[in-house]
Amino acid sequence: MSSTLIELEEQYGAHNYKPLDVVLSRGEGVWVWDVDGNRYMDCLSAYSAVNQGHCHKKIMQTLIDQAQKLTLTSRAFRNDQLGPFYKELCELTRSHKVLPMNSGAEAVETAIKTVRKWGYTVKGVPENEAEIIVCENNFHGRTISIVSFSTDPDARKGFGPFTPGFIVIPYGDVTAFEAAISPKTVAFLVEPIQGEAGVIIPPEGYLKKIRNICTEQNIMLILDEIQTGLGRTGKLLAEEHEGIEADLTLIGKALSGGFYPVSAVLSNSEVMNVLQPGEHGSTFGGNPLACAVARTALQILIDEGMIENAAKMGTVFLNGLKQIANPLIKDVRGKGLMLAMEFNPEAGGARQYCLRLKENGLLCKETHHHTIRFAPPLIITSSEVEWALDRISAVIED
Ligand code: IF1
Repeated sequence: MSSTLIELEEQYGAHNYKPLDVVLSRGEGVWVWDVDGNRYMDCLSAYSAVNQGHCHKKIMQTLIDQAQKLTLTSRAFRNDQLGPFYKELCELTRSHKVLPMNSGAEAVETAIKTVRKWGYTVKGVPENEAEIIVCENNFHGRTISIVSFSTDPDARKGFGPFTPGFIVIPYGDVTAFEAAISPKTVAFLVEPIQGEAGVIIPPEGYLKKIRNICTEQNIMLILDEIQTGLGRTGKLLAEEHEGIEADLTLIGKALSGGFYPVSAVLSNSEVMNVLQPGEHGSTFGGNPLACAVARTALQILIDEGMIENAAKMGTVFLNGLKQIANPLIKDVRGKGLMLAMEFNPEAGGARQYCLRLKENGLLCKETHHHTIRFAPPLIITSSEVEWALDRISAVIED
C-alpha cells in the first residue's frame, strides 16, 4: 500500500523534497497513523503548525460549521469573521493592527514591503535605497526576495538574479548589528530562536539590546515568530521571554492549528498605516474560513492551557535529553517544546537516527547534517514525554 503511494509521488511529483518513507493517513493529538496502521508520535508537528495537536475537535467543528456558511468573499467585500478575528488577535498579542495573509513567506514579504514604504514615507530614506539587516543562517521562506538574503546555498543556487537591499550579519551579535546600521537602514528582520539553523538560541539579553538599539536609531524590529510563536517556546510569543515588543511580528503555521494556511503581520506602531488601499493584498488573505479557524485555534491555545503545558513539558523533555549522556551527542538545547539534539561529526549524520526512531514509532526530522529537532504538539503529557525519551535513549544507546 505505502510503496504504491510512494511510487505515485515519485513518478508524478516534483522532487523538491526527500521525505521519510512513512505515508500518513490519520492523526489525533500527538499521534499519527500510516496507511498500514502503524502508530507514531509526531515530534515535528508539521514544523510547529500543529501545536494544538492533530485534528483538534474544536477547530474541526469550526471549520465544518464555517464551510457550510461562507468560505471566501475576497477583500472586495467585508465578512463577519474578519473584525472579530482582528480584535481577538490584537487583544491577545497586545497589537494595534493586523494584516492577514496565508503562508509564512507571504507574511515576511508583507513586512518587507511595509518597512520599505515606511522608510521612504516616514523615515525619509531616498527612494529605492532602503536597507534591511538580516542574520546568517536565517530561514524566512522560499520566495525570490526571501532567498535573496538566505545564506544557504541550496536555497539560493540557480535562482538569481536576486532582490537587493539586504545586509547579512552574524546571529546573536549585537556589535555586528550596530556596525551594520546606516542612515538607510529601515529594519532588522530576525528569528527569536533560529529554527532551521538547528534551534539556535541567542545569548540572554540579545533581543532586549537589539530592541533598544532599534528604538534609538529609528529602525523597525521585525520578529519572525512563524515558528517560535503561538506557544511553542512556552510563551505565546518568544519575545515575551525578554519582555520586549517588536514593531512587526510575523505569525503563521499554528495560527490555524494546521487546518488551513493562515498567517498575519501584527503591528505595534503606526508603521502599518503606510499601506494604502490597492497597495497590497491577497485573494484568500482574511477569508472567513481562515478567520474562523484561526479564532478557534487561538482560543484553545489559551483555554486548554497549552502554553503553560509547553513550558512544563519542555523542561521535562530537555532534562530527559540531557540525561542521555553519550559521546555521540555534542549538545542538547531548547526552549519550551522547541528542542534539539546535536551530534558530533563522528556520529555519522542525524538522518540515520531519524530513520531508527521512525522504526521505533517516533517521527522527527534532521535539520542540516548533525541536528535533530524535537517539537511535539503542545498537548503532550508527561507520560508521553517519557515514552519519547525511552525511544530516543534506546536508539542512541544502540
Ligand atoms: C518547508 C525549515 C522549519 C519559518 C520561519 C518563515 C517560514 C518558515 C521562521 C515560511 C517556514 C518551514 C517551511 C518548510 C520547512 C520549514 C522549516 F526547516 F525549512 F526551516 F520549520 F524549520 N519563517 N518553515 O520556519 O513559512 O511560507 O512555509 O508558510 O518545507 O519549506 P511558509
